[in-house]
Amino acid sequence: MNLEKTWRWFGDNDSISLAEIQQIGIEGIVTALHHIPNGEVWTVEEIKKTQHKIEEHGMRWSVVESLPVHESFKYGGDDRDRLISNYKESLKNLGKCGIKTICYNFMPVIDWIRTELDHKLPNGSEVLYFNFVDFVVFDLCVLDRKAAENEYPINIVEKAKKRYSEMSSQDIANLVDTIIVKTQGFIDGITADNPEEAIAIFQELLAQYTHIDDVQLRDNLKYFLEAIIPTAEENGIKMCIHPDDPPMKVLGLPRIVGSRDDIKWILDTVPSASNGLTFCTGSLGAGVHNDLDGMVEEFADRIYFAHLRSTQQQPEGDFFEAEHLEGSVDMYNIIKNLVQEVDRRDLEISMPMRVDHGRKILFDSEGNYHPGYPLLGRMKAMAEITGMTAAIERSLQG
Ligand code: DNO
Repeated sequence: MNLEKTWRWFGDNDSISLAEIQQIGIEGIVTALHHIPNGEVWTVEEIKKTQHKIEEHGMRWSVVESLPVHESFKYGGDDRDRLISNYKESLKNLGKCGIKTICYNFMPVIDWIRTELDHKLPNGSEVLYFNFVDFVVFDLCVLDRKAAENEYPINIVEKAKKRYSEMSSQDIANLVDTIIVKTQGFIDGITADNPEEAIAIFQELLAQYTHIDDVQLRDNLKYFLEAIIPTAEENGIKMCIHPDDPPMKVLGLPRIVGSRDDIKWILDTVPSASNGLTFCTGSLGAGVHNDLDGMVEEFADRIYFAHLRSTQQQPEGDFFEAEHLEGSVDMYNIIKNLVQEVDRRDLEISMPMRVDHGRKILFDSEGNYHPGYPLLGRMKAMAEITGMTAAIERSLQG
């Protein structure tokens, strides 16, 4: 198929093994060297250890997600040149091992954001949920960020204050745990012994961005890309920036990968084929301002990796993760465009695609999975996406 079936695997402590993933019919693995601290070089030896394990199970290491971008790149720290040279070294080493698709993001402090990890739907399945009022509770009342009061609609601020006054300390601890520990922890995030400590660490991280606005963050992204893209080019590597999730301003932080104009700026500023995009339909689709059909056409030739999932918008800015073929994303049209794009390229090369997230269904609630990454829900989604892709490819052949 034009889209390579890939699966996110979190390494040896992922409770889903490579042997199990192989049985699902997966062709490629998406993973990272999670044990190497952010900023250190990934050596050929370490890369090969993981690559070898994957290949022993008849798959290939298709995509790195992520080669983590140190905070210092984003706020422009004094040590960024040293860190950039480590980053380039890692890229060279990945290139030597034949791993050429690299996903990364440029979201300051916090990667993706959800307020509930097990939101029960009427049919009994559980989904990831973003509740806007809860998020404002976290920002305005828990973090106590004064400026937040003027950054959100007044009716939401009022609801948030009321909700906060009704919350128990356990409710607050759960919210903190969800937003800044559980969803971030497995990526490169905060590990703390208690909510107070997590909040304190988080506030320190936020403080690094007090004087950084979107313009400055863009400058820092440009600096990073201008430094690393030549190395990517020399090694045949495609860098694929991941959109902001959700694609809106949060916590007073600058965010610059949330819209068509943002992406156009990034791709035009460093106009190299190695400077590309992870087309994450769930992240972009959570923004009502985004026209995904227009974006997939406009940016097709710079998309090298796809995250396929959909979201369902609710009143007042809430959203939850919809079934993969439902919700606000026209999955048929997105897949069709990606398949056609691959046809325009080299017939030998397919585009890695992974279903992003999945609902918890059936026995998933008994498993110990990273938030958003259960086995059965993702398997079901993968089967649906694979079926749709196969049908589209067949119909395009006439
Ligand atoms: C969450 C993921 C993100 C993504 C990074 C890429 O489930 O989509 O954590 O991996 O933003 O750098």
